[in-house]
Amino acid sequence: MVQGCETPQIEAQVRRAPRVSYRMAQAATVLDEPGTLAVFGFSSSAPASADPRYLEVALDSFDAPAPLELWQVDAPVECGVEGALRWSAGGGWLFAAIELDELAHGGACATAKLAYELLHRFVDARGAQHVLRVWNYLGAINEGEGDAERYKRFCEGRAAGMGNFFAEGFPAATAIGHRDTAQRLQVYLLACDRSGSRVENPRQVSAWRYPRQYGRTAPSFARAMILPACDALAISGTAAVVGHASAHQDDLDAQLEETLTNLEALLASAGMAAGFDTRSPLKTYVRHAADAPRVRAFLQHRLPGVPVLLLHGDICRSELLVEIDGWRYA
Ligand code: 3EB
Repeated sequence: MVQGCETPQIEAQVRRAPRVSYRMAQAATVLDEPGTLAVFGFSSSAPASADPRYLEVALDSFDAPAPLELWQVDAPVECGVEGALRWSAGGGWLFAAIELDELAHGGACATAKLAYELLHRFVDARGAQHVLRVWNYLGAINEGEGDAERYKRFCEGRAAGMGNFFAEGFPAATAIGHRDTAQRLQVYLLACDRSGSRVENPRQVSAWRYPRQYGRTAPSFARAMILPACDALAISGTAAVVGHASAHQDDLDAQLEETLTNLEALLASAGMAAGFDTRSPLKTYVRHAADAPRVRAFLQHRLPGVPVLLLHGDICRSELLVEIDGWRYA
């Protein structure tokens, strides 16, 4: 039983978690299926679609051709575009995505601030929405020294732009660096008209309490989020962080082991049974392309049958080689 979910959900309006899956398919085909809330393409060669529910993420997949990531709900879906923002909604769920060019908006900090202001305004206008999960992808994430590192500037802008957006607590999140040459900031989120329950990892200092050495503004995210019907856990980007420190510098296998230990700690903390299964897709971000085959072999061995999407991405601390986020269904 998931923590906080001891009583069965008997109200009429249970918001069953979106089904997240990876599938080899054409974007147009899956967009035509009923209940498709969002579709993500992951390589620069991804087939484009003008549908507001389709987002081409600025990360390359190590699989060619790459599968699509699908979010599907049990209800009709409407969608639209508002300036730089695209959205879809159905069955109480809301997807919103924004893409901004940092060159046009004054760099990593100012652009993150604007992205969060625009998302905040849009989600507020829809009324009674709880942001459960956010993904952030920005270029050259480790460029710059000390407090000027772009990830730290992003964290400052994110905190400034969110205002009271997350007054009830931070959403689960991922922040990863892409290798796209343009300064594209992509932020997308999943919200619901029911609230979720935040989960922290007892092995890790909560990110918003990280000490000063990690920047002027601590990162604003929860380690995981139990979805409203207690039927799934949305897991934030998880890496080899123990306490607040990065563990196992330069040791890929040890970082992977530590990451799996952290993922299991999150499941335990959420009151869920241990282990991942064929319904629990994980995205794995790998810093060095040369490490991808080893990461794939490790995960096939340790998490047999688990759908894994292997992406080329930079982790927000330069010493971290790998990070995993994803979903675990109850
Ligand atoms: C960490 O544990 C690794 O800034 O939104 C993981 C997930 C990380 C989300 C974010 C950062 C973020 O601190 C980095």
